[in-house]
Amino acid sequence: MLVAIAGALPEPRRASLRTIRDPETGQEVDRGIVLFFAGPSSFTGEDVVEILLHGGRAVIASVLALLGRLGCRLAEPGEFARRAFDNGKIDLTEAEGIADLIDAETEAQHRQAVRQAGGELHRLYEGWRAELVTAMALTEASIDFSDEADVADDAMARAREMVVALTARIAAHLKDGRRGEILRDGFRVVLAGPPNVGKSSLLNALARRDAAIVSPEAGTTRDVIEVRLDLEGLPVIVSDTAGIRAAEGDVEREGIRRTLARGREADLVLWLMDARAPAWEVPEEFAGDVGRVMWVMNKGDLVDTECLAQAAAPHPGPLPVSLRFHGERQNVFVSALTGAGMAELVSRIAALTRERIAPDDAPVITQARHRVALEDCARCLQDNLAQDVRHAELAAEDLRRSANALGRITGRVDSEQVLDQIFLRFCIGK
Ligand SMILES: Nc1nc2c(ncn2[C@@H]2O[C@H](COP(=O)(O)OP(=O)(O)OP(=O)(O)O)[C@@H](O)[C@H]2O)c(=O)[nH]1
Ligand SMILES: [Mg+2]
Repeated sequence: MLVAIAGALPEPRRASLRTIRDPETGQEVDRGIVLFFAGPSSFTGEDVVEILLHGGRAVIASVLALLGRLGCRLAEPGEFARRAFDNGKIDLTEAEGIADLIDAETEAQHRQAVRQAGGELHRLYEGWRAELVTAMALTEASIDFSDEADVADDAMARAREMVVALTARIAAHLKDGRRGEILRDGFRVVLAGPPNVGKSSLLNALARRDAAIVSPEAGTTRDVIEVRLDLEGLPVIVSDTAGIRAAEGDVEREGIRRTLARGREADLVLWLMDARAPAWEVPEEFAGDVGRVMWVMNKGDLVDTECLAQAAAPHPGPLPVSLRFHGERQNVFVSALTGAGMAELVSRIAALTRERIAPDDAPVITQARHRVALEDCARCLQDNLAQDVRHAELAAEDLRRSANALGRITGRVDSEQVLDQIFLRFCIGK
């Protein structure tokens, strides 16, 4: 195909300047660089040709038309990654890492995606799977040698030892505070509080644009408005919500229901108050877990410093340790109008985010799909350890199921549905 439009195939991995011609008319279409990657050491594992053209619309349209006449078609979204996966060049976690790399919006997300695309999770989960296969072989050996009690007992004991060690490692991996998933999806901050305290104004100040409508009327915001921010290199999703009060109509009631639902799922609730008359009381939906609440006093520009000091008087009732921030209370004064205190607020949110997704050298779970499979694997290992040693067949079956659970993460054990979901995330040409 390439030969027809650009002459002989260049040497693999060597850039070669070529004239692209219509093979029928001999007319020159463009001049560009042609690269040839010979399979199996190309990205997809197949022979791949790349043509670098001048990016003009007419040039691209002509070359695509030429290639179309020669029997080529455009790739589907994610087709290159899918072919690389089908040819065993990458596993599913690496494919997901590539998709995350393309979607990464912040430095921290970028770093995590690079590690995953580079095969960090592949090595971890395949390593564990290989250990399970060994434990399974030992368990099966104990069946084969059941008439030689010593050998059988020894094989079973070794298998058990491996399973105990692996169970502990998987449990530690699962107990990561959802660090990887929060980093990938964003740390969720919900702005909540009574009406008119300036929640929407604060959202706009954080986003540095007019994302939400602001008005002196109480009950302005009804729907949840979400803004994705990059705070000191960390992904943070801030949601503005309807002010909480005894609602005046169905629409407002629904808005408040949504506020409370968001607040329950949030990683951090910023409870906003008017500094002139702070309403400290948070709804019981958040009160159960006050470690997630930060009290923020807005409209600081409307009160004098004496009032500020008074307003800062300790919040009544016991103060849980989780509410302290570097030994201080989580109360912050801001003015969404003048911007005073905003830098302090941003740095506190960023510090809390960093605490939750503290970068660490250990690989972390990045997708709910992985967590489900790991939990399944851990359950099968528990079953294995609970088996009576006389039931070696059942113990081996538990290990087979646990190894399959890990295989589902890397795609070794695949389901078409999961594959479609993963590769559909890609854009055309990836
Ligand atoms: N002086 C002063 N006014 C503010 C400040 N923040 C907000 N406002 C004003 O307070 C009023 C209400 O602001 P909003 O941001 O709409 O308040 P809200 O909490 O989103 O209100 P609802 O959506 O109705 O719950 C508007 O008139 C704002 O201009 C501030 O820091 N200082
Ligand atoms: Mg509002």
